[in-house]
Amino acid sequence: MERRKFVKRSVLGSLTAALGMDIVFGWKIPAGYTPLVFQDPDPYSMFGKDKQMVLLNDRPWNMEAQAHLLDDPVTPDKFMFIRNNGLVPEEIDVDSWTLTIDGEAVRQKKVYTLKDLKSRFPVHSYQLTLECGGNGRSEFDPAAKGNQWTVGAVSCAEWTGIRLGDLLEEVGIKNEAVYVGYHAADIHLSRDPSKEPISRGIPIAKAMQKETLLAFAMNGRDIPMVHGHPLRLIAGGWPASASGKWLNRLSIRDQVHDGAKMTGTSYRVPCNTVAPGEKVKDEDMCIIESMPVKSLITHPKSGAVISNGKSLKIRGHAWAGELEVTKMEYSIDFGSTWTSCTINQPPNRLAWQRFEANVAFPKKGYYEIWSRATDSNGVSQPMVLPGWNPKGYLNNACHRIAVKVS
Ligand SMILES: Nc1nc2c(c(=O)[nH]1)N[C@H]1C(S)=C(S)[C@@H](COP(=O)(O)O)O[C@H]1N2
Ligand SMILES: [Mo]
Repeated sequence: MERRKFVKRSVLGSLTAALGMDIVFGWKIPAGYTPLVFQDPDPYSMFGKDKQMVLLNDRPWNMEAQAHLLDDPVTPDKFMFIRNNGLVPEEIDVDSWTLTIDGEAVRQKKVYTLKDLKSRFPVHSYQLTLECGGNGRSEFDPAAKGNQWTVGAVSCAEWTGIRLGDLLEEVGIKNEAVYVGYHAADIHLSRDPSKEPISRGIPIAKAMQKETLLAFAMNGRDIPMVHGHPLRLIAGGWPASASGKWLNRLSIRDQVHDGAKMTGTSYRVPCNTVAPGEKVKDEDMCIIESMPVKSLITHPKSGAVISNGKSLKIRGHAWAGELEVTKMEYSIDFGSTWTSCTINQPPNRLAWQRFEANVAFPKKGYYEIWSRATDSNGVSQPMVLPGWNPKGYLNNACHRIAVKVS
């Protein structure tokens, strides 16, 4: 049989990766034939997501979790939100995948294969919180354009890879290096190959942190296709847009990286607070770096009904960008008084922290439980919507769930 009548091995590899299981007899698929599972545009089966995830957009694909789906200390793949700015790469050949390091401030341009990266440097695993800068956008008034995320564009998976700092040390960067910009293999919505859907980055200091990874595995397996297979930059605690998926090039820049969605108003907020709806000049917008302190009640699900006289165990996670959460409280009286929760140490820096409390209610009726985290600088979550900004970033208001005591 002639090989060329059948799908290429590289295509089969990416189909298998996308499906998350072996395609038995896959090598018998005729060239040009798309298996039914991929003809079906059902994003849940295509991306291996739980049916309770909420689809926000299909071009590009964007999907968020509900708070109660994020109850696991380490977020399983099926509950991890999806945020794409373009189209998922169609064909990925792991064997020929390379990462190029270039830019004005690199000592010499270098190209690594995946095998080089995995074998030349020590491998590390960390649990790292990734929250979309626009998580919570749906609450802003006047409304901000963009995906109307509620609370579910956040995850804390376990990422495995090599340290970006180790790689940069071997490559050698010049004194004038200030930023690392990423480039990736996803496709612009226009399908114009000269355009990138997104090309953001991080300052050198963030790149050098020991938790900043070039990851090739998530939750102990190859990174799922939609989350950046086969290589991803991971910068925990910063807006997740800094963590480039499908990574194939890093540019060591002698200026702040100016790739797609790095400039203008993208992932920036007014340097000084503005009135809701106010126009802000581009030069008065500052790049979002560490994400603000925030928490999420992941158990019970909002709307829980309990019987009078019983106490209710609540739990969730809290995180604070580059900082740690040092205090966690809840309120059942709309923020008038606050009671402490227990808060765990993070398993490693930049991972979210578990909190728990036993809540007692004075009598039958409708309640809301509000959760409030405080970071190691003493800054707490605002009770309601914080500083309005044109693009609707950084809504870290207290999380709230409804409870009925009957
Ligand atoms: N190459 C590439 N990397 C990307 C994106 C993208 O569209 N393309 N989206 C970014 C944004 S805005 C977010 S919030 C996270 C989402 O990561 P996830 O889909 O794995 O949850 O990936 C970031 N990295
Ligand atoms: Mo994002």
